[in-house]
Amino acid sequence: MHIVVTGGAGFIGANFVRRTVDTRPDVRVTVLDSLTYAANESSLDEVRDRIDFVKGSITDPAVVDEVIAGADAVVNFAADTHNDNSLNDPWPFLDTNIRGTAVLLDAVRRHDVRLHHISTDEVFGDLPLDTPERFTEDTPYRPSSPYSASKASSDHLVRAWVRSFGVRATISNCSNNYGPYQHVEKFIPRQITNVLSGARPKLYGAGLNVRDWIHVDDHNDAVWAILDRGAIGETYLIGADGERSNREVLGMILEAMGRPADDFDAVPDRAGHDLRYAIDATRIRRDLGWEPARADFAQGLADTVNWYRDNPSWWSPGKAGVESAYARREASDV
Ligand code: NAD
Ligand code: TDX
Repeated sequence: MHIVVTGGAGFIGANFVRRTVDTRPDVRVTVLDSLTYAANESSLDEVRDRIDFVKGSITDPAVVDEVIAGADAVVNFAADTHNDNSLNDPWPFLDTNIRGTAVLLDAVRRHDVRLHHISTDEVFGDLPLDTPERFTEDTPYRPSSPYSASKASSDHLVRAWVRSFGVRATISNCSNNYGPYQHVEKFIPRQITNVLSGARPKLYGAGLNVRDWIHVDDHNDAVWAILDRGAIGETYLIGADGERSNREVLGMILEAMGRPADDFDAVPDRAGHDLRYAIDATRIRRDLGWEPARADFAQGLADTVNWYRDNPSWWSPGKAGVESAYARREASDV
């Protein structure tokens, strides 16, 4: 089997590529990644001699055409992914997430290649705090940010190409991932690397917003379950019952790192900040037999803290730039 992994130098994509190379020697992997600020080529160092790597954009029809010709499947992780950045400048999000997905769809249609499109639970908007309600495959789309609206648009395009042109595609919408190789702009790595570099963690608002955390390896195992056994045209929600408030997660990070519980700064809230996400993953568990293997969040978080502690050369080059961009945004908010 030959798969093309777009966005394979980013957080989830690189973990997917590493895991695939380690566990599926029969699969040939080609990574297509334009190497934006969010990519880190060194995430692929250990597997680099066992994959093909192409630097190029999913918005470039010629490159996409060449890379996917003859492949069995494309797994599309490539996206602009940070909500805060999408509030600052939405345009790259519209280009990569919407137009890039359309370019991929056009190419997989012409070459008759299977597509698995990686999406997010944020397409459903948010849920109230303190209700048992969770997102299912039937929840209406109600995205809040330019990022989530662009991901929602990409999902609609995939469904339109399935229905109108018979493209063989599947979609998954996953909850918040954590684990190694995640960019330091995101919540968990930002707080861990702040502590490691002697700065205080930064909590938006009162920290009551809830995210449904899943270990990146569990997400990627679910993606393989869909590639192996998923029904064409189907959507699967992926989540591991990991709901926690940001305040609680930060408290666990501080505890794991031996810091006092109040050793953080409350900073201005994100505009339009979604309150709560929660996934009902009944369909993928029941139909595909997938189960999260790393559902112990405290253990996964401790492993993640250790990974950032052990790998400063991976994250430190970009850290100061990310923090000064955040500081500029905070100052302009006041
Ligand atoms: P990331 O920002 O860490 O990585 C994105 C990768 O895509 C980078 O390597 C980047 O260079 C590449 N890329 C960006 N634009 C590209 C383009 N035009 N052409 C080719 N490559 C391009 O993102 P991530 O957190 O690994 O997310 C991967 C996917 O999973 C995204 O589609 C995201 O929407 C989805 N997702 C993420 C989460 C999460 O918690 N991180 C949760 C659910 C879904
Ligand atoms: O410094 C911070 N302080 C803080 O309180 C940052 C960076 C974030 N937060 C809050 C905002 C969110 O409630 O933490 C929560 C998580 O924030 P992010 O890591 O930015 O993730 P989120 O906005 O929830 O989106 C993530 O999950 C869904 C990914 O970035 C998306 O790509 C994915 O689709």
